[in-house]
Amino acid sequence: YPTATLHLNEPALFVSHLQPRRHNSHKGSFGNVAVLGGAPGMAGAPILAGRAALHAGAGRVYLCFAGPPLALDAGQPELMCRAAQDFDAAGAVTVAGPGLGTAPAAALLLARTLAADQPLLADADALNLLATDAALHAALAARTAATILTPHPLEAARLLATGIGTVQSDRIAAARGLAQQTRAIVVLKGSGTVIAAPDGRIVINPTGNPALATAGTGDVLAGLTGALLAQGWPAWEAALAAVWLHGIAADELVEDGAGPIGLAAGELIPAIRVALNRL
Ligand code: NPW
Ligand code: AMP
Ligand code: MG
Repeated sequence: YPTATLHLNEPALFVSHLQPRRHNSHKGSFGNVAVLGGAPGMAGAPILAGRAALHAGAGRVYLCFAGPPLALDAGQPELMCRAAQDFDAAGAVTVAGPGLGTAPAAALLLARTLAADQPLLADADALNLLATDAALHAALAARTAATILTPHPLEAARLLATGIGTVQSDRIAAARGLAQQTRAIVVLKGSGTVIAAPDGRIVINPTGNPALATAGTGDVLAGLTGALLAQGWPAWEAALAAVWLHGIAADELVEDGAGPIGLAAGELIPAIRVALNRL
């Protein structure tokens, strides 16, 4: 990966990290994912992320609600639901942000998560909090554990204290700048997702289509990426694989007539599972 060249995302860049499942493996072999989100009115976002993590192979998935916790996800009772303040980040990959809200209590939960020496994916409102709170931003840059940020163009603009037009007019520069500033892997979402590392590496993703332009698809990507981290993938390859799989799942659904009009984010999840098992 010479930093001066651009690469197109393809399975050859990440497939070597897919581990065959040993006969004597158990749920503890595939890691724990904790989704930190779910402010009042936004329970759907962590549910989508958690369901995606489960179907992408995480051993155990916890939904940690910033608002009043649901007793369970009736459509997916495998998910373990609790109040976020009762969750200890130790031993889990945290997917922070889906529907988290930006209240002071959410900022405290995020501060605790940033301080834990565990892999972290920050999306959605976790990014919005990072954009407005200098102490959180400093805690992010000080992390040594794997960290992935998955902003859409507006979230990236907030983090860079610029406008969406500036981000979109040079998406590579925006992703690279944000990766250098935060020392995290950055996934700048949108048509032609750009994946950037702090060392300057850039990969452009060719999969995906406008069927993905609907509520909740970003939450699915966050949970999928968290599940790969929990299964031991290095952060860079987890980001590449997740973005590629998320896009190919949408492409195959469109091929089958489930889009581009009217695809729902949750429908991506079984298609992602098929694409992952086929890698
Ligand atoms: P526009 O419309 O062009 O002016 P926000 P959010 C822009 C949760 N969710 N290219 C676009 O601006 C999330 O997890 C909950 C260009 C758009 O209107 C968050 O916690 C769900 N522009 C919270 O809601 C399902 C782009 O950004 C604006 C762009 C808020 O997240 C939905 C929206 O950004 C949702 O996931 C692109 N590719 N992509 C649930 N079921 O509970 C985005 N924009 O204001 O940060 O709001 O992304 O909806
Ligand atoms: P979010 O805005 O967080 O819900 O994330 C939206 C997801 O859908 C991201 O993975 C985007 O890259 C993807 N997406 C949205 N619109 C498009 C598009 N027109 N083409 C390809 N991917 C898209
Ligand atoms: Mg989002």
